[in-house]
Amino acid sequence: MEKRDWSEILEQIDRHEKILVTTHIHPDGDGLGSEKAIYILLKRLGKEVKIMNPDPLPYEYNFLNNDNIFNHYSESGHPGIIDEYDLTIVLDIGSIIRLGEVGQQMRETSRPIVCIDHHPIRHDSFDYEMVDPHVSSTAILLYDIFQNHFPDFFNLEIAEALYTGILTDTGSFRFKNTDTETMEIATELVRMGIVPGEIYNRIYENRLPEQTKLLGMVLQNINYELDGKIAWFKIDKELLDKAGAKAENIEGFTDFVRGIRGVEVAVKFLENSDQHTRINFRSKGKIVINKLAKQFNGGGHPYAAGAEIFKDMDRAIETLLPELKKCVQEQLDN
Ligand SMILES: [Mn+2]
Repeated sequence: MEKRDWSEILEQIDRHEKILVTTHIHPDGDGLGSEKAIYILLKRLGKEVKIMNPDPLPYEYNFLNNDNIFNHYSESGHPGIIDEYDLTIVLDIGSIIRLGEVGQQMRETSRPIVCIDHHPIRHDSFDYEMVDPHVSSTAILLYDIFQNHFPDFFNLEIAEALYTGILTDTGSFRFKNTDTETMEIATELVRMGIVPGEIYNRIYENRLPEQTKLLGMVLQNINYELDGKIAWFKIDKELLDKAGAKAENIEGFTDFVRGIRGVEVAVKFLENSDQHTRINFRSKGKIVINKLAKQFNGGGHPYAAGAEIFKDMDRAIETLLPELKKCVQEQLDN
């Protein structure tokens, strides 16, 4: 493995006693697993640590939370708390916009920020960065710290957290980012004692009935463009209510739709409010979609990205679809 220089970041950790850790809105296994790993490390180093996330912990990641380490930040619930910490470590975020309210507070307190990430499109620069877009997950970077600097601290609990990050960001080792380094590290984690089937079950064989009902409703209303190269669907408040589901219960829907024969890009539109629509892109691997996502206040990885449009859902769809078709067609022509 390539040698990464952690000296600046380790020096910052050394210098500060109260450290805040956070990850992006709609937290995923990579953000959460990486947070847990660094939390344990910082505790072992004798630091006062708090994980403060802009969104609640999705239920399928409860197994990472046996010590109740994940906090859902709100200004009223935690007044002034971000100000109390003298260093912040942000994990897997891509852009500070994706830190929601936590990011806003961080900007106001202007404490030094360490960023550990693997998103290729950068909107912001941070005081200290370890960003490697070539790794399949942020968890791989955390693995590097433990492997090279804290092998004595590297225990099964950390291995499980890191495996969670790798598993979820590679779509269970199916996505294009699954490379030899990913497999080698996964092997090493298995050697340390993690049980892949158990972690998989906790995360993926744990779907709620209402979530399944919602998926069924979504699958009945898929729209196709460009002879089926693009498939898109929308989820509004009404549909969520009908299924009895919540907006956080839609993990994996876009991946499922991408799995349709002939589809190159799947797109989900989610109504957040009558002036805000969230968009999620999944590509099979021919079409790069993060540049388009960037045009619409977003970003992400070449084949998995997100965006947002500050319009109601129908207007957002009208705005995005022509650009999306153009983007897909141009790349297919090349
Ligand atoms: Mn990630």
